Amino acid sequence: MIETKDATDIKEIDWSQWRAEKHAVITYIFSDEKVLLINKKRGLGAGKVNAPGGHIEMGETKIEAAVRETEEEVGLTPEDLIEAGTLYFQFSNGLKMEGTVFISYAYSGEMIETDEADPFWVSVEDIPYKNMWEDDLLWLPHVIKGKKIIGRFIFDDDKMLSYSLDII
Ligand code: 8DG
Repeated sequence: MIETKDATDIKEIDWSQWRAEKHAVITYIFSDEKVLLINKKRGLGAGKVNAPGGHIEMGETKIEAAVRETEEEVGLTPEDLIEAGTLYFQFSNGLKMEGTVFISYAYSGEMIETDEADPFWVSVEDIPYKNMWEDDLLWLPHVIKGKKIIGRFIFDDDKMLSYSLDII
């Protein structure tokens, strides 16, 4: 059950009944204490810094989607992907999205800028959280330390209204 009067009143959700309608993946490649991030040029979160990712297509596994989206957006092929957690997003416009977070410590290929993404490597100490989705600061540091996470977030556009986070 979603308690709502208007868009910004959505604060409480019965997550046990909640089902995502869209499924996405996000992939963080680490190398030499650095992580590969992108300036996202279009789609949901355009203008923000994120990691390569996007929606899972019909017939694809999550890992296949993570590899494909990373190749499409930045030209690199992540290898030996490890599932690091799941993010559940309820947006006030009704969108229900699930994002699976992957990490990788090996890759092949040459990094390129594409229509979707301008990629860059950054030291994990200098991750520009203030230019990223608000929730990333809550869970990405734990993922970097090797923890698994499950996060549930309610957003009004790109403003986070409430969250819960399990760190495993
Ligand atoms: P596609 O339509 O070609 O499949 O891909 P896309 O254009 O990149 O899809 P999109 O709708 O723009 O995908 C949104 C991406 O952003 C997806 O990888 C999930 C990711 N994402 C959110 N919210 C958050 C968030 O709060 N934090 C992080 N790190 N990623 C997020 O949608």
